[in-house]
Amino acid sequence: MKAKQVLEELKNRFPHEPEYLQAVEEVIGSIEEVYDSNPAFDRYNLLERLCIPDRIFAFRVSWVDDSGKVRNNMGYRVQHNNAIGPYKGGIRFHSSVNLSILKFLAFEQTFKNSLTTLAMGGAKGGSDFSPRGKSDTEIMRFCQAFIAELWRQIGPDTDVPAGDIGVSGREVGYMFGYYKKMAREFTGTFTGKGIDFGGSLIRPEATGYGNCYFLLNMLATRGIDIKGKYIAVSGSGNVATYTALKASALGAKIVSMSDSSGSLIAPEGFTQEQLDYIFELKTYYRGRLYEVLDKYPDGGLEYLAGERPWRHVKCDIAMPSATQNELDGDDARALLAAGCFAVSEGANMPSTPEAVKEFINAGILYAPGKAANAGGVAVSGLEMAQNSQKLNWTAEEVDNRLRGIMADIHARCVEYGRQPDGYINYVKGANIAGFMKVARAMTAQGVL
Ligand code: NDP
Ligand code: 2IT
Repeated sequence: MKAKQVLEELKNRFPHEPEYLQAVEEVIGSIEEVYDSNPAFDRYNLLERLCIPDRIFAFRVSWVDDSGKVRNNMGYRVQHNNAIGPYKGGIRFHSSVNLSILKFLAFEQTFKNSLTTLAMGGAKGGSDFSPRGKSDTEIMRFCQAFIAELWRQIGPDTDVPAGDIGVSGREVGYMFGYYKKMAREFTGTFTGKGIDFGGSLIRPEATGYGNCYFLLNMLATRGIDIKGKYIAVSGSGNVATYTALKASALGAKIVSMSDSSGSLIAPEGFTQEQLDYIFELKTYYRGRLYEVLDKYPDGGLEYLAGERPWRHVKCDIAMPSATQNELDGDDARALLAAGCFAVSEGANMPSTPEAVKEFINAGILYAPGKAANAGGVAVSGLEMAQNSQKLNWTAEEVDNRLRGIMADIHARCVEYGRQPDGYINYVKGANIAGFMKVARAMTAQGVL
């Protein structure tokens, strides 16, 4: 009852923020029952406070491009909730960035970070600056101008940014460097840093690896082996490439990758050499996926310009790892018709509400991003722990902890999401498990 009322009010107050309302609606739909049955929560109007960010910083970022022209972008940081730990979440540089998208991401991050069991609140930031086609010095100047505005609002126990779309180790390095200069301190204020200055081993791999570990846990509930399964992946950035490499190492066949220009399809699966080449091309040379065809003209590959993979592949499992709302109702129906029985989301909110409904109604294994992709921020949490201790853990130690955290997240989704008929609703499970910890902490801390 109360939940629907809160949603209606948010729709009236923020009518031009569709992604934010979409994320809120999904969570509210799942936690309504536990919220309504716990009067202590509503006494402090906790639900509305949990949906509205604590604060938002918005600023102009002016910088000079290589031709001497002055450019202006918008910069933002949404500090959503710090009930269980310092604000924590990535920074996105992409031309599409706006407040609706960052508010949805910061909201989701709050639940995701709670699920990791580590002490991290939720935040997200970014800019409508597009790194595509920019020189290295332009990227550096932009990052410095961005942090010149933001540095006072972040810190190791205040707010700890990291990467997201368009922000990799290179950008984190430039932002961390400028933060260090302005704040006159060397602390773990960013995660995803270079290994030589406080970064954690396995952080670059963590989101993709973590999604594969979550998938293994899901498959185990039905006694299914990943070996020999056909997996469709979208995207070809950080999350997608490490997902493909790990799933392939576990014995699966990767049948697609994509970028914003189109999809590369490998009906029989990419070879290891092809996957390694895609990783290098995208990670070190920032190339386009269609360039893979120049290298492998007879490699059994097909490139579909302007297309997403979902309607063009026969797969057992889908791992969308590019961006929000990249898999719609028709895509979901096409996947199901082709026999897909599991979807594990590397991206944040890649499936539209209609697609999610299709997956759950079909009774397939479906893991929402806030559970399946939590490995990235979990290893960020481990990077924060290492920085506080001024110690570096081995890759093996971090990877083992990551596996343990993903197994714990899975177990908590099962605990809160198992339906009377035995079906595990991972959406419900993740939302309730994530919500309960934050809600208890907010209740204990009073009205803030
Ligand atoms: P990258 O920038 O490394 O890669 C993004 C990939 O998605 C690229 O292939 C990009 O193609 C494609 N893409 C981006 N926007 C669009 C779009 N509008 N339409 C089609 N394709 C698009 O980002 P990440 O791999 O880090 O992030 C991917 C997803 O994973 C995001 O949803 C992010 O929020 C989420 N995520 C990331 C984590 C991390 O640790 N990095 C952790 C958890 C979730 P192109 O190059 O053509 O733009
Ligand atoms: O969406 C995400 O979880 C991230 N982009 C990673 C955030 C982080 O702080 O590591």
